[in-house]
Amino acid sequence: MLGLLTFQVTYYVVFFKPKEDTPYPALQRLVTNVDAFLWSRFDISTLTEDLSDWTDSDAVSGFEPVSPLPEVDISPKDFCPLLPPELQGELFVQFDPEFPPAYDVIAKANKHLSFGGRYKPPQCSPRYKLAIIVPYRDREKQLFWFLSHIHPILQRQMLEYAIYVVNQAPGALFNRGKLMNVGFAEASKRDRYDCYVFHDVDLLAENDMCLYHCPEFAEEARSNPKHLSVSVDKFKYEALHYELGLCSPVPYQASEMQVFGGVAIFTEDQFISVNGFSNSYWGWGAEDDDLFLRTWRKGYKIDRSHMNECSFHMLPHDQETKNPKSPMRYVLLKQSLLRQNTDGLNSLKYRLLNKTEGLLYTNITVDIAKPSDKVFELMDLMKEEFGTESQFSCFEALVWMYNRLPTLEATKSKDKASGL
Ligand code: UD2
Ligand code: MN
Repeated sequence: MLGLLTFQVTYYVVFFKPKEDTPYPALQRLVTNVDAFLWSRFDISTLTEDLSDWTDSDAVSGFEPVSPLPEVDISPKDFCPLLPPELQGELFVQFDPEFPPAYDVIAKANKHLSFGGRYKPPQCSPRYKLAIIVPYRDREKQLFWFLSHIHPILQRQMLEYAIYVVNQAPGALFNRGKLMNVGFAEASKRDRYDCYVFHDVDLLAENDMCLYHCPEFAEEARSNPKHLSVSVDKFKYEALHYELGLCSPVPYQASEMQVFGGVAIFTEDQFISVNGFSNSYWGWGAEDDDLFLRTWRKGYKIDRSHMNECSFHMLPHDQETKNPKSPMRYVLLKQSLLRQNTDGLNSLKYRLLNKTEGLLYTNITVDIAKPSDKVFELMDLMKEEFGTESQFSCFEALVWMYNRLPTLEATKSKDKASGL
């Protein structure tokens, strides 16, 4: 069986090597076989997360919202206007990334904040109460630009909000999805929010008519999560969507992916029902696509009705060398829906190192463990063959993993046999 597969793989790679993934039935069958083979080699529970250094007593497990009762407003005020008169429209965003304003300067410009980076409009009842969750490590200049830009916008929009910066402790590869889950768990412990805005630190709204509002009830009396950053200057303001083709975990027609990275907004119910982000994506890429698939799987559509008002500037940065592309991202994505119920909010484990309510934001520094050795072995192999910029199609990634994993396994059992 394996010999036959190897032959088929070689045959297709040599003769049919597709430029792009296509729904060609024989190829689809082949990919399904390779995928099943890979899946049988991975232990779902230990695939990507190594918690061996942790004792149970100091880790926070899962997600337990402590949802206090909503505050009762004893002197109810009128709702704040939907489009407050203070809004300015188009905003200047072409800042010099190297010279953000200092913390004190930002604090002075935002006098009405309370500790934790919180605000509530005094003159009217805010329509929404938001937690802004920012995944973060080692991007201080971007963080200062972000804070100086977003605070005034949210205040002009007359929203009640708090900003949580979830700072990954040094050591492991960056894991944006897991940081988002931690942010959600910690914010919802502290307070009750109408919705959670999962926000990259490097995105600045170009117009304050782009409203950071929570998901609204849709026609079916059900609300849908929102994708705010559909239009980003770095991507030429094009609304990106693409076919996952052979890497899709769902039938071909249903697999048209929509970009869901950048800024996404969920209510508490929505986020819990999709089981949050996957915790398994270490390094750059595809955790946002995984979230899209989870969301799609639960029957939601992505609300992009605000597309005309919302566009974003991405503060310039190179592809992070500290956050290398994940070689496993396509394989994880292909199997994303198999993991949805066991990998996410309900399997979240982290160690809280620091929680400080500063004036401009709540800092949450967190140890989120590290990826398993297998991830590093694969990365090293990939670096040897492709260099760090591993950019290949899903099909190539599956075949590559299929060819390399047996070698890894063999080396390991040889090591074991020789007592290493
Ligand atoms: C795209 C997505 C992003 C994410 C990423 C793949 C958009 C607009 N952006 O961004 O949401 O899905 O692809 O992982 O679709 N970060 C740090 N320190 C680091 C690395 C990352 O703080 O060392 C945080 C920071 O908030 C940053 C975010 O993670 O904005 C995403 O990383 P990126 O900006 O390097 O990735 P990019 O621009 O390719
Ligand atoms: Mn970015």
